[in-house]
Amino acid sequence: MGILRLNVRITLCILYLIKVVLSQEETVLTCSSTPQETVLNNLREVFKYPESGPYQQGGSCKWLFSAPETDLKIRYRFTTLNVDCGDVLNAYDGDNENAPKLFGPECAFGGSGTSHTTTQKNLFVDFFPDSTTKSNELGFTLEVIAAKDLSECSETGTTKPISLADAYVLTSPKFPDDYPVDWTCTYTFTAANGVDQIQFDMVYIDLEDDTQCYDSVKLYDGDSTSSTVLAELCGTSPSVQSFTSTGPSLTVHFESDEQSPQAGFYAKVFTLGEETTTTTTTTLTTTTETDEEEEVTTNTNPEVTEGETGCNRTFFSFWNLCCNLARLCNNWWIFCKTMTQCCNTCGLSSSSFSS
Ligand SMILES: [Ca+2]
Ligand SMILES: [Ca+2]
Repeated sequence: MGILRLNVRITLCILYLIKVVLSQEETVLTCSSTPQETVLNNLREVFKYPESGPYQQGGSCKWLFSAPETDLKIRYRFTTLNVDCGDVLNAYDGDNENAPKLFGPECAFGGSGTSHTTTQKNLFVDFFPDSTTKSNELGFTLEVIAAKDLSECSETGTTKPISLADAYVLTSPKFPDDYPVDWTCTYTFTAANGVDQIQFDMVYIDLEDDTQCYDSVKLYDGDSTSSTVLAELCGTSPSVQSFTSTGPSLTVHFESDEQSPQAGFYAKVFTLGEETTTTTTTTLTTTTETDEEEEVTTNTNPEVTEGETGCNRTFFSFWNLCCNLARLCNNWWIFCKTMTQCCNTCGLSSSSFSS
């Protein structure tokens, strides 16, 4: 029974890891005159058309991208463009081609498009290749993020202390619209529940100048801007950038100068490890290999040692490996929450989990 359950969980773990690893890559779009709808998650996603070039001659391709919630907007950018000027590529602020146009017709070879934001939850894109083709008509990649302003930062600036228990999403002011000029926002995160470290994942960044950092996000390894600088971030990045504090506090300082605002940033902040000071008893529902639901009484008391409820070292070494792998991914903590539940289910503390 226990071995079967372990096998089910290992299988789920592997499937999940495959899914999150794949989700880091570009999603290939196909061409159809009937609009193909994609509901976005609220992390950065990258789409590509076609899978390999050159793209088809003639016809029409239509795509609709929708945010998962009605109060989100979509920031998008054609990060590569290899589209001939006879071929028409447009983007619209709405769910069809009758909505106001945001972009296009645009053509370029080897360049990128400018960044735009919708005023509502939908982005419609259409593409009309002409009847002639060239070998360098390779199409485009489109980067999108569905988001809203979670900065809680006012015009007079903000110095905000945050006790961090669950994952926290932080954005630049006005995100996903351009941030304002001459603003500063400072946040000091302090881990709740006695955990050791704080991780900052910069999921999306678009701040003026990647060499001079005219606008920037600075991370300080402690509870104020007097602490050691962990990183200074600006410009853009094609992938998630992760930073970890050495202690239980992390200070984040955003600053824009008097000109050239851009899209800003979207980051996730969360604690590493589990709480070690709480002793509680909760009830979890887990799914067994026979799809039955069973009630399991859990105990997060760190005094409880492994094996008391039938788990063994192999089981926990495996989860530890999974968790470390999952940390490479955007949404690893969702996965690790599952790990934590599993750990709690077997009555193990974080110390025995990670040892
Ligand atoms: Ca063409
Ligand atoms: Ca600026």
